[in-house]
Amino acid sequence: MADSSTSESHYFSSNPPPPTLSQHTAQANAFVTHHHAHSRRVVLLTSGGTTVPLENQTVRFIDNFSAGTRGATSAEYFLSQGYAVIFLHRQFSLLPFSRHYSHSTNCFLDFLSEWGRIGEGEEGEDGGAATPDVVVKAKYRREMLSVLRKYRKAKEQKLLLLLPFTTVTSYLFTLRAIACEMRCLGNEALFYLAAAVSDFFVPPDRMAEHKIQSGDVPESTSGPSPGGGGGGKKLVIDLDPVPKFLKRLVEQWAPEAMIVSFKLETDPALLLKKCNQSLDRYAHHLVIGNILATRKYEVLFVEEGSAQWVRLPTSDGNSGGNEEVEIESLIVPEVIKRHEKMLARKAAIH
Ligand code: PAZ
Repeated sequence: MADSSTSESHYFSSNPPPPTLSQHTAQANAFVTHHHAHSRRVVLLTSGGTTVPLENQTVRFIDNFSAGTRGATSAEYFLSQGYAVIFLHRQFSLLPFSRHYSHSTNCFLDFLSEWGRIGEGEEGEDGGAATPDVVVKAKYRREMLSVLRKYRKAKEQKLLLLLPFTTVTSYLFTLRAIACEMRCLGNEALFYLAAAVSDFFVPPDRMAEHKIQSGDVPESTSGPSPGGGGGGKKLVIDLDPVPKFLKRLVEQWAPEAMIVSFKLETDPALLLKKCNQSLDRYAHHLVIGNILATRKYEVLFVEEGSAQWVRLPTSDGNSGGNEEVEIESLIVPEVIKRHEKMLARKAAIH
C-alpha cells in the first residue's frame, strides 16, 4: 500500500497545476515579504467548498454546501486584530466585507433607495426638475459606513490578499505554494483551514474529456433502481480518495507555523472522536469541530488533552444562538490567544 508521502507526490505529479499558480504564488510572495518587513503576523485563511470536476472541459462537477461564511467572517476579525490575511477562497463564495451586501439574503439593492436630488444649474422645487439619484437607506447608513471604512483600510494598507480557487486540485497546489512562501514568517504564520475540502476526486486518467453524454451511459447489470427513471441505465462515478495533506503541511510545508484545522460532522456523537483522531494523526495545534446544523452557534475547540465548547450566549443567558453576535467574534480571539501563547513559549526558549 502506498504511504501518504508517496500518494501525495503522485497526486502532484499526475494532476495538472492550475494555470493561475505562478501568478498567485508571486502575489503571495510579494504580500508575505511586505508584511514580514513590517513584522506583521500573517494568517492564511481557507474558505468555501471545492469542486470535483467530472469532465476536463467541465460541465458537471460534484460540490458541497459551504458558502464561505465562516472564512469571510473570520477574515474580518483577524484584520481587526492586526493580522494580514491571505484569503484563499472558492471563487464566488462569500468575501470579507462585501459578504454583508451579497447573495440573496443580503441583496445590496435592498439597502438602496431612490432620491430626488436637485442638480447643479437646475431649477428648484417650484420648477420641479429634480434629478433622480440613488442613496443608502437611512437605517443602514451607520452600519454600511463602518463596513466601508474597515474595507478601505484593509485595501489601502494592503492587508488583505484575495486568491480564488475552484477545484480541489487547484486548492491543494495553491495551498502548498503559499505555505512555502510563508515559511520565512516562522511561527508568526498562522493557518486557519476553514475550507470544506473534498475527500474524493476523479483522477486524470479516468476523467472524460468532453461532456458525459446520457446516451452513452451503459445499462446497469443490476437493473433499474426502485423509483428510478431512465430504464436500467446508470452513471457510476468512480472516485479516488484525495491524499491527506495536513500531515505534509504540518511536517514539511509549514513546520514552524501554528496550524488550526476545522472538522465538520453531522452526527454529534462522532465530533469529539473525529477531532481527537485528526489531532493524533497530524499532530498540529488545534482542531475546531462543528456540527452542520449548529455551526453558527457553537464550536468545539480540541487541543492536546482538552476539549472546550465555544458558544454564543442568547439574550436570556443560555447558549444556543444570538442573531446579532457572530460566533467568529468569539472563535478568532480564542485562536489568537493560543497563537500568542505559542509565540511567547518559542520566544522564551530562544
Ligand atoms: O462555509 P460555511 O460557513 O457555510 O461552513 C463552514 C464550515 C462548516 C465548512 C467550516 O466551519 C468547516 O468545518 N470546515 C472544515 C470542513 C471539513 O473538512 O470537515
